[in-house]
Amino acid sequence: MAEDYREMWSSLGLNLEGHAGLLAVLSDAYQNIYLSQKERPAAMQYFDFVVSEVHGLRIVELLKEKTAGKLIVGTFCVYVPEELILALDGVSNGLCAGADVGTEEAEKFIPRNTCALIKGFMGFKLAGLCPYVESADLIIGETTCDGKKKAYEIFDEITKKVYVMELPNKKSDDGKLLWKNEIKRLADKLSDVTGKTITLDKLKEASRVVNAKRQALKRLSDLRAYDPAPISGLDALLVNQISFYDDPVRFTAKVNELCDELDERTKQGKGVAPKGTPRILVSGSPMAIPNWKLHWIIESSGGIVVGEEACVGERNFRDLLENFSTVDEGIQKMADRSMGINCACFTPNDDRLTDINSMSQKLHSQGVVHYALQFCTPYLVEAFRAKNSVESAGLPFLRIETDYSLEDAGQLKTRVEAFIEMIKDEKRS
Ligand code: BJ8
Repeated sequence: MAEDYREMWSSLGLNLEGHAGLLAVLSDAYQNIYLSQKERPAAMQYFDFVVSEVHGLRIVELLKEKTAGKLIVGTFCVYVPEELILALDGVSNGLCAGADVGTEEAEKFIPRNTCALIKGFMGFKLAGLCPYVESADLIIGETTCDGKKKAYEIFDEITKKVYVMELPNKKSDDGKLLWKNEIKRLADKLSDVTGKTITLDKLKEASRVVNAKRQALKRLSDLRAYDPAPISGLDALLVNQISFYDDPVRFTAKVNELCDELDERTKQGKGVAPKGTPRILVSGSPMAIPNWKLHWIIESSGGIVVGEEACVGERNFRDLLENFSTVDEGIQKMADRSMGINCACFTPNDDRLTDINSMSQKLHSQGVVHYALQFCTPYLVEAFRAKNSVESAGLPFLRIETDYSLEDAGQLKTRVEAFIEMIKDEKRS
């Protein structure tokens, strides 16, 4: 990091020594996993810079926005409508954590057999390592899986900032009505805190900004359908992870610049891996930054990841918020839009199975790797139906259950290599 941010981190109450250790580990991992890749698009330099300043310049920006009267809001789930936060003069940041940090501290509050994502966000806060939690004015949780909703109770005791939205379990008419009312309740809460009222113009402007970001991410996703793939799965994953942190307008411009470069690559038939490299769709639990483990294993085993049926991925950007002419209609469309997201926390969740197969087709994937974090019951259980559905559609399926540690990396690599060999054999026969 170019600047010395210690004074800022100290004023946020971070543990400076632990934080320096965390940044050193991350910088090494980034060097080994990202900067060692071949044929990276030049436009990835911006995203490298964002990662290098993720606890520095971006936090400076957030604190400036806060001083200018904006509300800094932390979120954990793609069901929480970003446009509503923006329309009420908020700035939205993802708080899910993708690294084993503060595990010992977290396990004083939550059971050991809790998924790594929950342990991660608790651990980052408890170890004094998360400037995003510290700079947030409000943290929005949601009743998705049991682990999250119970952890938010404790997280609120610790931070005194948590507000929880009630997400239904079923997409019935009653469930949809409940969710629309929850979005209205969130609008009231944000209005109370900011002292601002939502207007049609503000909601339209916010949806324009967020839709543009979604469209840029969708453009990136579509470009990954080419063979040879113009961008690695690792780099595309990184862009999707950064979409939860960066300034949305600047981020959208940078993703479009990246896509312009990838467009050129596809015209020239240039890729990051040879044409014919086995193409893998990853589906399952979200991969919060800096969780790059599975993509790294797949891409260092001879495959290329061409898409993510996940919340850090397609579920986050596929549908837009459009065509509303009153605030109430906008809120209704926001509710309808999020009810199109197919998270395993819902039952039934057949549409996710359809999504996996249609993404596989669109991206010409030759195999699906199902990723579930250990102790993530919704995705672990749903893997059974996903497997049947993918195999019925004629594609091979590999089920991975793991956490953030690298202890099982060797064993996972052996399984992934065998899976990729099998795809190659099928192509030869
Ligand atoms: S819409 S996937 S972002 S809830 S990994 S904490 S489910 S035990 S994160 Fe999620 Fe919203 Fe659904 Fe997406 Fe629980 Fe599983 Fe942990 Fe998870």
